[in-house]
Amino acid sequence: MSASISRIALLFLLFSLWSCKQTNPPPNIIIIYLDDLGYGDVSAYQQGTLQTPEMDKLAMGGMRFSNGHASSATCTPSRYALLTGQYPWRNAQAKISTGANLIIDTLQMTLPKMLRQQNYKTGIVGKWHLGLGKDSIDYNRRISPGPNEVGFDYAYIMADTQDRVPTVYIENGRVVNLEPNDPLAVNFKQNFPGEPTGWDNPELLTTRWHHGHYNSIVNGISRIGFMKGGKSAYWSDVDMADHFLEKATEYIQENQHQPFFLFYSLQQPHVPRTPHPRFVGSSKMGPRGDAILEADWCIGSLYNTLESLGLLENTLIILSSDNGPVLNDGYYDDAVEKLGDHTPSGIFRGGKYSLFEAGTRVPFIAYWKGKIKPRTSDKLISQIDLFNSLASLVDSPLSSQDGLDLSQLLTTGSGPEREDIILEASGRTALKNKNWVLIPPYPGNAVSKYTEVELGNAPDYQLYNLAEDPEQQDNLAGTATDTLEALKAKYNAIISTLD
Ligand code: NG6
Ligand code: CA
Repeated sequence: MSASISRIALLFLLFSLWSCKQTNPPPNIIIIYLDDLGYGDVSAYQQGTLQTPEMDKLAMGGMRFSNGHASSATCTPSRYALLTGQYPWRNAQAKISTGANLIIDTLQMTLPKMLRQQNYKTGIVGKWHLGLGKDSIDYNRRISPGPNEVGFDYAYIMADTQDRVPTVYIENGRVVNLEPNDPLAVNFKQNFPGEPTGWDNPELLTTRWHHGHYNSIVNGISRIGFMKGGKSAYWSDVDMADHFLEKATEYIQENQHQPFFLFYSLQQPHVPRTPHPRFVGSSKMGPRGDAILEADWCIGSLYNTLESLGLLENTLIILSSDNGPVLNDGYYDDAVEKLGDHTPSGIFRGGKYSLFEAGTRVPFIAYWKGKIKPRTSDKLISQIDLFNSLASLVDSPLSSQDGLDLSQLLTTGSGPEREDIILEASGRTALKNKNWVLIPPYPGNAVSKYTEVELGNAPDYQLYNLAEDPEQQDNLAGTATDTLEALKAKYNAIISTLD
């Protein structure tokens, strides 16, 4: 009798394990990564005046982190940290990248490599900005190493940024639509003789440059860097959002019957802001606001694709931004003039390039229909934690040097949490520890001359208590001296682990 009961119990257990495996295949993972989107640019964060209904749908239907950080206040280092789980200040190359040299070592473990080991298909569509090739790039041959060599099965990218040459798409290492009889040449040091530039030929511009961005002209916009030839491959700026969306949608359709990872890396609202004509005027804030609404629409369209394919219940979507917001980042585009009451940084101080909070505190959302309940969390979490957290979610034994496994926090809002993090902005670092922020002394302008962002530089230590002073107006370094000394020691201990 008891033997047959235990046999039944064992069968039941095996059946439960089996059915659990059947009903819980590993989720698809999509990281939607915006470029320079601020904390206050998403209306679910209840800070600005823009309305972003599609991002709100993810924020209100999932986990909305109010204390989520990019690793850095600029693009390349944040992307490096996201894909490797390593602090970018450990890698001297992880600075804003232009042109040649892939920053991620091809031997290094990466998020897509880890997921590939777990039988995921891996793809990136959109901005790359982690360097390509080695030393120099011949755009007329297959460009390698690049995203394919660090773990992506499929890559449809722009190399750096929309404001840099070459203004072409690259699919799995090959420039798309390039004609062999019109080779593409790129140079970041000097112009090709006779080619027009924004500096010499302002009459050819439809968008005027404000600072930098006065080299080669494409589609009436002058860029960073010089380019010659390859004309059949040039992208259309106003169609870029639709183009990347189409590629991302195709990737999902093609891979829907197996676990897939998609890094959907949008170009908006980075400069030059070139919303499609159907979005022009939609925000009443000029191109920056219009580009955000365009990105919002793209995200809604991607969501609809997942819904119509029946994938929503089995797809974890993470949405975030690579760094904080900036208004004037090099072109006259009315971002400052038409801002109105909108607050891209929310209540926080600084923005892109800044060690103050708004440099790296960004929208951070985890959405998984039916799995993650709608909630908010004020727990500290960084994009640097995504490697370990996602590894844990897909049962990979791998972990990165600097990340934490916050998978529980990501999906339930409780569990282990992060106490401190090093923030990085253009090579400078600061410590955030619980509610405190310690910014060491740095030379240089307090306010960036052109972007007018407060950078966080000061001749002495700065210490802020975010619990009482989230706007970072009250420097307590002179009064909270015990805390100052304790945090200096913590900061030095972490920074001294630099390899
Ligand atoms: C800066 C550019 C800025 C932007 C940034 C990269 C100038 C004066 N400024 O050097 O416009 O392209 O690099 O932005 O050239 S990021 O979001 O990709 O890090
Ligand atoms: Ca950026």
